[in-house]
Amino acid sequence: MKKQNDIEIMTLNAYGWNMQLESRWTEILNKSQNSQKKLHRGRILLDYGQRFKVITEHGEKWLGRPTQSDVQLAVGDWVLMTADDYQEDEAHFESLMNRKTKFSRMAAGVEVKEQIVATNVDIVFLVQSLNKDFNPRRLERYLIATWESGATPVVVLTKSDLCDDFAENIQKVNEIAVGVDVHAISALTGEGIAAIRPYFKAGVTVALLGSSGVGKSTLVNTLMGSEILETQDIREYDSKGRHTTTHRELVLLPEGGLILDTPGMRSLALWDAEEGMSHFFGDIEQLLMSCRFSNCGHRHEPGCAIQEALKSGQLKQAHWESWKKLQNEQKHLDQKLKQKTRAMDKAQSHYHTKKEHKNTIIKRAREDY
Ligand SMILES: Nc1nc2c(ncn2[C@@H]2O[C@H](COP(=O)(O)OP(=O)(O)OP(=O)(O)O)[C@@H](O)[C@H]2O)c(=O)[nH]1
Ligand SMILES: [Mg+2]
Ligand SMILES: [Zn+2]
Repeated sequence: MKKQNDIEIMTLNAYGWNMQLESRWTEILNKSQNSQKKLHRGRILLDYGQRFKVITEHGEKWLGRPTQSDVQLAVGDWVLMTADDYQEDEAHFESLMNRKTKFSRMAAGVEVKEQIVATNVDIVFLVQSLNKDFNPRRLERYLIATWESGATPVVVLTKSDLCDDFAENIQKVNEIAVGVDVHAISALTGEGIAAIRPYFKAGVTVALLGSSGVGKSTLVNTLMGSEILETQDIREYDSKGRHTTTHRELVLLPEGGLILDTPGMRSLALWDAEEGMSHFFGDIEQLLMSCRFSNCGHRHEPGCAIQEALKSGQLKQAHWESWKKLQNEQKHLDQKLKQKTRAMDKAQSHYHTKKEHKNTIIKRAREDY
């Protein structure tokens, strides 16, 4: 028979606990030896707004939203908590463990704020349905945000039973998402489901992101083999979903692996996405360095590498248009964050590098939570 302690560690391992977290945990425990507080570790499974459900080695606990203004928790986070008593369901937030990955977007609303969608995700399934939802431009945003997060994107096209010929869609995805796995699946016929099962391995977290009604919760139910999540038919008049899922929830699959269901997103406004942009637009960044004039406007200037590449067909017009649009959005975001910082702190800033300046601005913006 296994010892109680082994069983507890196995629970954490199933939820993604790993060697790095273990060594950090040991360090923390050594440092806190003299403290009266007993620390518990756990992973956030469910976000109910003001409260989170957390899995610990002693079962599930409830955690209130932290009072610290600079901490924004999200589903997927590993947190350290204290509890008044071992048997207590309520836990108190102590600190956040380092995040392996973090998927963010710009929060909805007037204020410029980061919203953390999910953390410690290994693979993001970018879910679009093959009926009317399929949208290559939207896919680009999701790809950039995923690369920025540090997770690996996989494109999952659902409802293949509703589409007679999806080879063209797959082709379009392949052109945009070079080197990214693409799958067409149907929860109805089971097509393609076997091909996506191998992504789910013990301790691996897969997040589902996409618009409402594309079949994210249906996919969770299919992989679970039971109807654990609510699903709802899409609206007849415009094929849009009804925003059935309202909370982010991490589910442990019976054969191992974790799947994170999320509410359908209306839009995905990028947050700081410098690295994701470079990953996606590396070809354009190279060309920009080859223009004859450093202040080239890329319109009619002589020696413009962009115009030459567009003419020769090396650079696709749509790719260039996407870059301009997203680049403008990023500039706009930067400006707004700068204005915000200025308003928050009138004192002269002494930042030496652009990156450091930007990080400070972003850090300040995060302090609003
Ligand atoms: N024909 C067909 N219908 C599907 C498939 N997958 C899901 N659906 C249907 O699509 C509708 C929406 O599915 P949901 O799983 O609720 O969609 P969702 O992405 O979770 O939507 P939100 O929770 O609103 O974000 C339901 O009526 C499902 O039965 C599929 O592969 N084929
Ligand atoms: Mg859903
Ligand atoms: Zn140019």
